Amino acid sequence: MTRAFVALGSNLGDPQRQMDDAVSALARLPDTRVVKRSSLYRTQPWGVLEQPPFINAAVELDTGLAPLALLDAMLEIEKAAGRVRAQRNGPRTLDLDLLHLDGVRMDDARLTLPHPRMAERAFVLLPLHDLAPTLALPGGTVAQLLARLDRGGCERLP
Ligand code: PH2
Ligand code: MG
Ligand code: MG
Repeated sequence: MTRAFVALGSNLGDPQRQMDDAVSALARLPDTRVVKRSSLYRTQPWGVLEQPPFINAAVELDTGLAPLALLDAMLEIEKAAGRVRAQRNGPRTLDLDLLHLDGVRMDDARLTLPHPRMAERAFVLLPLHDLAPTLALPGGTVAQLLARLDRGGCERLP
């Protein structure tokens, strides 16, 4: 089994429900269990500013799935949530991003691990910090990388 971290985001429809459903769907994948999920955060949109605020979270999994098999399963879960790929960085019912798999580095046309842009994004590192503050990523631990970012616009939900 390999430990994996997945980022969740949503800003269309019923984000909290879609994220709950996504965590349940991840837990039903073959050879996979959900170890822990983060708090939910309301975050201001990054990239495309004219869109509703996002709800972001992260989950820790133990999985026997290979990286691309896990990615395919995540894309199916996005589809089931009604995901339409209309605009880069634009609004979405559900986004699942594979952030890190223990011991895996890859640079495939479909998947780069660790996720190359997560260190720049408080909406990714803040939930990940709930799960794994000491996880080593390129450039430092999650806690060290998060300390360099502006967390303004990110609010933990009760
Ligand atoms: N995802 C994006 C683009 N912008 N902004 C926030 N706050 N949260 C996201 O998850 C997000 C975003 C593309 O995946
Ligand atoms: Mg994303
Ligand atoms: Mg994505």
